[in-house]
Amino acid sequence: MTLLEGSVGVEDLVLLEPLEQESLLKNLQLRYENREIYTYIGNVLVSVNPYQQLPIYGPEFIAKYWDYTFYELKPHIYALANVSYLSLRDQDRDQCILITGESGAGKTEASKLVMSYVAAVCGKGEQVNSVKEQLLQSNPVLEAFGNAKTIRNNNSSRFGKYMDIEFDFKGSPLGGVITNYLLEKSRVVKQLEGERNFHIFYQLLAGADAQLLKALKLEKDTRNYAYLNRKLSRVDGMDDASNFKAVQRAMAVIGFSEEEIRWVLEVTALVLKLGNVELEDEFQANGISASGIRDRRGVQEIGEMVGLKSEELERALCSRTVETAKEKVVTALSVTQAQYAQDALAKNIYSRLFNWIVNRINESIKVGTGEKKKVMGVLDIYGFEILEDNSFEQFVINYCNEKLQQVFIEMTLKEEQEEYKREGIPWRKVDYFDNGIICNLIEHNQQGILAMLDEECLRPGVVSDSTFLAKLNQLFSKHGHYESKVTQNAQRQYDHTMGLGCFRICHYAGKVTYNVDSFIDKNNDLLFRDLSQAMWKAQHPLLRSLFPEGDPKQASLKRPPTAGSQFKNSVAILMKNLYSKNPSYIRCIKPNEHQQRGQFSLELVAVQVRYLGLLENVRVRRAGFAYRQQYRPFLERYRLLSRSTWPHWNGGDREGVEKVLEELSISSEELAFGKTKIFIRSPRTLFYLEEQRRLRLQQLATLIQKTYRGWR
Ligand code: AD9
Ligand code: MG
Repeated sequence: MTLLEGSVGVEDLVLLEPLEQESLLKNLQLRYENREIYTYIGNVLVSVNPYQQLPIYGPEFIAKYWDYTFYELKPHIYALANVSYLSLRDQDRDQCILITGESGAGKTEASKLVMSYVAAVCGKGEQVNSVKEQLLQSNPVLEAFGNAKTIRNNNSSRFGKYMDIEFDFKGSPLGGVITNYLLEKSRVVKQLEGERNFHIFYQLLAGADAQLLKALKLEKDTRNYAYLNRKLSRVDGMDDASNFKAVQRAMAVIGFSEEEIRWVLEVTALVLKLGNVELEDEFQANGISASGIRDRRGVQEIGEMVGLKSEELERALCSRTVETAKEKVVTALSVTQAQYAQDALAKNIYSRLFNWIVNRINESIKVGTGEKKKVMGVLDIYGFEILEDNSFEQFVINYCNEKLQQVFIEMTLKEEQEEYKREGIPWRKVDYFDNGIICNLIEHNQQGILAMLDEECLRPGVVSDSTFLAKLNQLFSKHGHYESKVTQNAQRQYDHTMGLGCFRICHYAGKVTYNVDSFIDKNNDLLFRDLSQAMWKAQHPLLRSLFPEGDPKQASLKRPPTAGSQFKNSVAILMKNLYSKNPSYIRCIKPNEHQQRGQFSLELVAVQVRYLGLLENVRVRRAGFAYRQQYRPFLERYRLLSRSTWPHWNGGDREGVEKVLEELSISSEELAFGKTKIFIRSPRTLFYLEEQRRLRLQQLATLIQKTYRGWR
């Protein structure tokens, strides 16, 4: 039991008085300065990144949170994980834990803390421990291949992740399924200043011994690789060499065979070597310049490593075959085109390798279909992004956040409203912004922005990013959440911050201007067939399997789905999955831009509080009842507080609860009696009950001691 107020602010923002953006921020700041990083909004957990190792984790704390209920101890991520796990185990309700926040806010760390808590409390035994180990070890592997140092976070996840952990009827883990979303593959070939490529490249070069480096035909020095940021090879506090060992161990624990681990490293090395292939102008007899390879040693080494004739690779990189029904025409590519093909190939190999790794992990941790399972999903996905220059990637990421906000609204508010209805308690309507209209603007099957983009990508004739924009401008000229230079001019609004090639969406979290440059290209996401065919011809079993469409027997003229529609589909599957579960929310906040402990920037946090809709969240919670519990468990917990119900009570559960609350003189304003549950308006009352219970237990213990002594 902890103090509600005082030097560390309120533990539940529902208790804030007055409730305003400013007081909310000040409360978070006060708590942060006192190293209290967790605060509740009812059952939602707000977490502010401490950027330091606080002594509040580990077995001792896990045991403590396991022994107490939600409001008995300080707010903590373990308390949330505990409620979620117990609801899964004891009430048979599938769970999902949604972790959101911007880059560097602490989502991935939060997801690992949840996983480690659940792993520590769920089930025992050799078999169970080995499942737990496999699930936990998936983290270092996915982080090596999917995380990178960025300006905002030294260990930034460059993909979205949803993991279902599956349990048997007793609540012991059986296995799981991981789904990954949209790896940022452009990073493979290019990084911003101050950023790195994916960790695995540096880990491999730093951690591989001489023999492995020789086998992979690699050199230790990162500066020798065109695809690695030459200015930045090390990250403070990160030991690439020992992480490499940890990744290899983790892969073995998960169940990758030695051969599979070697394949993965070979394909990783292949990407580095491919980046070093230098293309140059070669003069051709007919007077047209075409590309060629400057030094053939690189392609020869690649060829030897993956069992591919170097001429095949060279041809695929430097020319393009166009097939019509009657003939095949081979055209030479210019240097720029060939470099584009080279980068496209590297990005494709790497992102397909990443997908393969996720699938391979899933193969190891999958649970037989016959077994009845309970599920806890953990979602660690990119937060809302507003960068200086926003492109296709930000567009789909923000779309995903818009959908998550919708889930939040629908599940928290509507569920709340419905529960009141079910329980026969009057509901005071709370106004909230329904962002369905923005989701629709983006995802509508015929008339949404994504559908328009697909239409433009598939349309024959000359299509470009600007024809796409023109279409949007025409279609959405009157839409309240869409703006562009053209629509603004028509309405005589002159906004100099927006360029001609841009459109703007008024998201729930704020306005974002997107530059349409390369939307078509990124959505198409096409790889020249010559390249996939060349990869498929390689003897290397893994590389070859990554390019099934390169098999001439498989080759159909059917176009693969666009990047946008694939993303939309996977988001739809995710939403369906989340809607079927009981949600818990962790809202992560980044306190400063410098990854520094102890610094709390009110301005920066204010923006995030708005994106996360925290104030609205508190308003809704306050409008209703902060706490509810079924009569029976409530009575069991508190009946020792009333002479009528302690030590014996033969009446009904609800009557018992009435007796307890009556005897404690709890104001009727504070309470509502539903059909199956008691509702308590403010956590303050609950804290009071808990305090009374604690005192009573002490009293009883003393009594027992005295009696015992008397006997002696
Ligand atoms: V990104 O969108 O993947 O770029 P995340 O996942 O939100 O981002 P992450 O969990 O990686 O952020 O946290 C960033 C860094 O903050 C970590 O590497 C830790 O150094 C630090 N961090 C985050 N949470 C905690 C914590 N509970 N305790 C200590 C933390 N340090
Ligand atoms: Mg992360």
